[in-house]
Amino acid sequence: MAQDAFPGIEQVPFVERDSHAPLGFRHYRPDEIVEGKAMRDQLRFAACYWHTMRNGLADPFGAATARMPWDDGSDSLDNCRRRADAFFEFLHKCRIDFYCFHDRDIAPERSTLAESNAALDEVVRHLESLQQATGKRLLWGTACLFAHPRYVSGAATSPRIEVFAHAAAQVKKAIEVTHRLGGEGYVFWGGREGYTTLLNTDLRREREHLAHFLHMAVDYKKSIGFKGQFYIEPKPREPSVHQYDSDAAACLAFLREFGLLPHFKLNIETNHATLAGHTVEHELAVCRATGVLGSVDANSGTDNCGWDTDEFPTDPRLTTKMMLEILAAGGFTTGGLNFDAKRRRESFDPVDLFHAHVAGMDAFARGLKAAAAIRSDGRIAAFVRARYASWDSELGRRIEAGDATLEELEALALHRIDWPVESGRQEMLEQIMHDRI
Ligand code: XLS
Ligand code: NI
Ligand code: NI
Repeated sequence: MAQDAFPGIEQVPFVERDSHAPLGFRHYRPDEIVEGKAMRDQLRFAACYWHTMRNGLADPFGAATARMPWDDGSDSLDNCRRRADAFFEFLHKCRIDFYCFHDRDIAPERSTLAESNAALDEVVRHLESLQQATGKRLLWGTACLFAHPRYVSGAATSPRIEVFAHAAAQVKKAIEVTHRLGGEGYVFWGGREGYTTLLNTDLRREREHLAHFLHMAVDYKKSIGFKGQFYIEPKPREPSVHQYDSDAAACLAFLREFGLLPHFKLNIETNHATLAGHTVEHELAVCRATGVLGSVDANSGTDNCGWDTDEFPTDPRLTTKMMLEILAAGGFTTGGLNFDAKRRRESFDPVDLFHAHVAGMDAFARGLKAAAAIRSDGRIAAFVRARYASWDSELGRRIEAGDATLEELEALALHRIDWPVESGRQEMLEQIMHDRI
């Protein structure tokens, strides 16, 4: 692996919290044990290829600003390999163990699918050797089913059957290369699986087509022996006006309706949760309650902006709330924290990639430690248990088992004149949480 994309940047050191070193981990200590596991195994950080390597930081009003001296801007396979080298140099120097990609991030789309597949195979061969040389692993792969103009009206939900077929073939290939690279998961994010106006949309057919598409992917996965976890990544809108995978609850209903629930978990992204009008901890809590917490696309957004701004998650309060949910769910197995985040347009230097990821990693290290401290303190959990203690009665057990009737509850309620409600103590609980951050 060539080591020259980031000259002058050494592997990021571990420094003291009050150090003035411009680049250094102040909180992340990969081998430190938190709740029985090394931090690196609790957090399972991944960098994403699309923002880190392919996002020039253009916005709707202005051109790309990012300086990427290793990239000649062409779609030659040499350039693809050089980019991959730069990426793995970055992963090493930034101490990130995993990565994620879309098929078209790593290799170019050619004029036929066969040529695109051949180009993809070339780059995958190169990634395979980089993984072997460095020990870095693929957290998940995916197919880009939203950028090419053929997907203007969706992929699995396109009104055109030819487009549906192309998307199916692209997913087949993307699952194969993910399998080949030992990927631990595969993501379906339906950027254009929705509509712009209902006036031209057969919503019933589109949702059914999406379900058939996913069933075919499940069958194919089994047929090639790919054991990685399938994830759906909810997002309510952008680029579509409405996306069928709006939020965790909508995904759960969809997966149940079409018999797909045993085959999928969810990949929750912070900024998608906020676009859906939720907090990310709400989305994670819904997943935890239903056993579908799979992986996390870690970023954050500007609350008052309303776009998927994909900012780096640098706020320890946010990461503490997220880690509380993730630890309560038992931690990650196949999933991890993928920084689906981009630098601001003004942070265009290569070193800003490091500042951005280090800030995110340190924020999650703090969140992990704070969440573990809150859990070992135990007061919040004890409060919640006590709050529901009346349900631990004989009657509570019968209601929770589904064995009670309205008649018997009425008999109990008819002569009761006091209801022992208690304060929710929200402010007290917030203080307990904040004291540990
Ligand atoms: C876009 C999504 C996308 C998925 C992968 O908003 O977050 O990047 O994570 O297709
Ligand atoms: Ni996103
Ligand atoms: Ni994402």
